[in-house]
Amino acid sequence: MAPTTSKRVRNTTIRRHFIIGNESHLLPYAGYANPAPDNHTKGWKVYVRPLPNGPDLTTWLKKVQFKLHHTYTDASRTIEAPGPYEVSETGYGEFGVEIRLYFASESGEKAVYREHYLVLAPYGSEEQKAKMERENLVVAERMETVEFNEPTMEFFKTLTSEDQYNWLKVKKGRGKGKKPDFVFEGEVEPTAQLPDKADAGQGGMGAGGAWSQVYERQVLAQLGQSAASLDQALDEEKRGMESRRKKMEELGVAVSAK
Ligand code: SLL
Repeated sequence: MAPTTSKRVRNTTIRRHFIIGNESHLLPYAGYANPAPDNHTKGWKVYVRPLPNGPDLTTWLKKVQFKLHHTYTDASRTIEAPGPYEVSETGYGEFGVEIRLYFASESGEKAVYREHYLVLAPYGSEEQKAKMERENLVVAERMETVEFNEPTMEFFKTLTSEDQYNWLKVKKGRGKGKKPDFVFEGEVEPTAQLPDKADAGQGGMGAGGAWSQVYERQVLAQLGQSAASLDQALDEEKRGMESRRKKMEELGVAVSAK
């Protein structure tokens, strides 16, 4: 008999949106080595995060491998569930971080590859740059989507389960009878900020021009899409959230903090 995992839910596609990005600060900065190693002027973090109000990533994303520039010792960093899926480092230069996403084993899906070009310097309009300098914070993020076509039965169950919203459920106030409330998690609102230019030439993308051109096309395509599709995805999450909230209110469920 075929194992259940090989059975697939026909004519069904489930999408998951998430954020890939980095933040960066001029050193010295709280949370980073002080004094920093020689020549290191920036402290940065590269990450894979859920959308605010989105389902928990760790239900489908079990492992993330970040491959840093070869100048780093142990350039390959692997973060297992439950994460957070992020790598924090100090350094001097920008480069493309190679990111491999590994899915839940019941999905039967192969790992997928993404790239994030680390942005360490303020970018955008003069006004935006000035703000980043003032706050000593550069954030470069984009929304990504993975599609699971005809997921296995088991994976389908995971992807449609209520549990993946538990991380959003926070009990407000104390005592019984309080209605559950939901809050935004995470410190950084998604901004879909993207570099003005792909800047592919300088960034350790390899010597070949082909690499750079491919990368540039990819970035340009994202520039056009990100803002609109992020809005749309946030809308979707908001609607889903409302209906979950209603359902829970109807049931009068008190949600325990997790
Ligand atoms: C550049 N192509 O020339 C880039 C290289 C190098 C990144 C960026 C420090 C590593 C370490 C670091 O920032 N490497 O010292 O461990 O700008």
